[in-house]
Amino acid sequence: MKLGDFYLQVLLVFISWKFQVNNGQSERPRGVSLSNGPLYSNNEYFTCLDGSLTIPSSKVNDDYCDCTDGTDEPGTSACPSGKFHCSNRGFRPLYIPSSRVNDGICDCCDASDEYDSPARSLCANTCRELGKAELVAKNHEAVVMNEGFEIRRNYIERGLDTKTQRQQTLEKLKEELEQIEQLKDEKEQVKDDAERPEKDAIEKHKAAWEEVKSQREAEREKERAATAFSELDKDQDGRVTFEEILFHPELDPDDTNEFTPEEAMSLLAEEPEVFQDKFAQFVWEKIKDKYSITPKTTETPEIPEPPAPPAPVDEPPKTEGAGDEAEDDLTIDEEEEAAFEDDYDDYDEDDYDEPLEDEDLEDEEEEDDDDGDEDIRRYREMREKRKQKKDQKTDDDMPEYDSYTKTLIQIADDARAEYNEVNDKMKEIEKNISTLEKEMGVDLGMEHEFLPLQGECYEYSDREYTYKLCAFDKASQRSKSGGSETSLGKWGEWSGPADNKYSEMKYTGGLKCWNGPDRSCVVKLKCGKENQLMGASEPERCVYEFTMTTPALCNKKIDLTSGNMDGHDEL
Ligand code: MAN
Repeated sequence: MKLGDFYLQVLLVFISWKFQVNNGQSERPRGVSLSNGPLYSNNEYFTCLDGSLTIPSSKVNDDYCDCTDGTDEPGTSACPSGKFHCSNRGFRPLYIPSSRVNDGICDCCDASDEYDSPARSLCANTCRELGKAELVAKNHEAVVMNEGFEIRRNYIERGLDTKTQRQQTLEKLKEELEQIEQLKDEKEQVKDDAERPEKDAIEKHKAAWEEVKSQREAEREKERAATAFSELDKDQDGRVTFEEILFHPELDPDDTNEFTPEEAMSLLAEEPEVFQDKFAQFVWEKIKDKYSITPKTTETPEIPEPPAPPAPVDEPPKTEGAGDEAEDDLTIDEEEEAAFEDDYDDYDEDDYDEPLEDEDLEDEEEEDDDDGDEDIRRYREMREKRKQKKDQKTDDDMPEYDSYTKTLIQIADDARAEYNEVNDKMKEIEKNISTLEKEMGVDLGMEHEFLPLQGECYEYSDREYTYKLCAFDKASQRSKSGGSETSLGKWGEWSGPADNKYSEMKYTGGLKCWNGPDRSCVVKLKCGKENQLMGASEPERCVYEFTMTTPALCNKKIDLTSGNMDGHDEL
C-alpha cells in the first residue's frame, strides 16, 4: 500500500468512529439523533448544548469529556452524563446512558451502541423483527380496544338507564317514607293513648297487690311473734320473764359469753317480764333476727296401700274419643296422667306427700309382675311432677289482672303491634334509601360506564393467596391454606393521574398490618374485553396492587385500515 492510501484509510476509520452516516444523506456525530444533528453541523466549533462551553468541533467524540452536560461525547462513554441515541430503524429510537456504549452488551436493537466492541459481531440487528412484533401487538390491542369499545357503549347505556331508574326509585321511596312517617306518628299516638290507661291500671293492680302482700307479711310476723312468745314462755304462765330469756344465750345483745340478767331485761324493755301484747310490740323486733322458731314437726302420714296393679295386658285398649271430652286436647304427659287417674281413682293424692320408699313397695314388687313395677314407678314420677308444679305457684305470686285491666292490656298490645309493624316498614324504607344513596354516591365514570362493575366481585389466585375485588366495595385476600379473609381495604376513590383519573382505583383502611400500616390496595385498570383481575402483588409490605382489565376503559375507536393505530376518542 502506498503511503497516501494508508493515510486515507486511517482517515476513513477515524471518520467512521466519530460520525454515523444516515442513508448517505446527512452526516452527524455518532450517538446524535436526527433532530439534534444541526446542533453539531458546524465544522469549526461546537457549543455544549447547555451553552456552558464552546470547543473546536474536532473535540466532539474525541473520547475526552469537555462539556459538563456530556453533549460533546454522545458517541463515547467518556462523559458520565452523556446520552447515546440509537436510531433503531424499523423499531423505536432510544436514548441510552453513554456509559453503555461499547460495554459488550447490546442495548440498541440496531447494535449501534457496540460499534467498537468485540461484541459487535454478536449483536444482530433485531429492529425489524421487534418492529413487526410490536405492530402485531398493537394490532391486537387495537382489535381488543374496538371490541371493548362496543361493550363500553353498552355499559354507558346501561349506566345511564340505571342512573335514571335509581333516581326514580329514590323519589318514590322518599314519598313512601313521608307517608309512612305520618302513619307512624298516628300509630304512635294511638299507642301512647292506649298505654296510659294500661299503665295506670297495671300500677293500680300492683299497688293493691303490694298492699295485700304487706298485710300478709304483717300477719305472719304477728304469728311468728306469738309463736316465739309461747316458746319462750317456758312455764306457760302467759308471761316471758328475763329468767326465761336467759335460757337463750343466742339472744345476748353483745354476743359475749356472758348473758346477764340486765341484758335480758334490756330486751324486755327494761322490765323483768312482759305479757304477749308488749312482747309483740317491743320485744319481738329486737330479737327476731336472732331467735329461731322451732320448726313444726309434721306427723308422718300413714303410707296408704300401693296402687293396684294395672289392668291385665290383654284388656282392650281404650278407643279414641271414648273418654270424656276434656281429655281430647290433652298433651302426652297429661294423657298419661289422666290414664293413671282412671286406673287409681281411689287414691287421694294428698295422702302421698311423702315419697314412697322402695322398702314400702318391696312386698308389692315381689308379688307383682314387671308391668306392675313399671306402673308404680311412673305413678311416683307423676306425683313428683305434680308436687313441683304446685310448689311453683305460691301465695306470694301476684294474682291475675282483673278483666278490665286485661282488656286495656289487650288494646295496648294491639296498638303496639300496629305501631311496630309500621315502624319496621319505615325502617326498611330508610335502609333502602340509604343503600340506594350510597350506590348513587359512587363516581361511576364520566358516562356511568363503570356501573356494570358495581356490586360485582372478581378473583385472582397466585400460589399462596386468592385475592378478591368487589368493585366499589372492598378488596380482600385469603390464604389458600385456610383461615379467614383479610381486608385489604374498602372503596376509597379514583386515583389515576389527572388526565386518566379512571385508570386506577384505591381501596383503603384494610386490616392493620402487624407493626405496619393499615392494608391498602391500588387497582390498575386497562382496556380489555372482559372485567377480569389479571394479577395481584404486594410491592411493599401490606400495600397491594391488582391489575384488571375492563371494557369500561376502552374509550377509543381505532381505524384498523389506516395503519395509524393511535385511535381517537369517540365523542
Ligand atoms: C399476611 C398477609 C401478607 C402480609 C403479611 C404481613 O401474611 O396479609 O400479605 O405481608 O400478613 O404481616
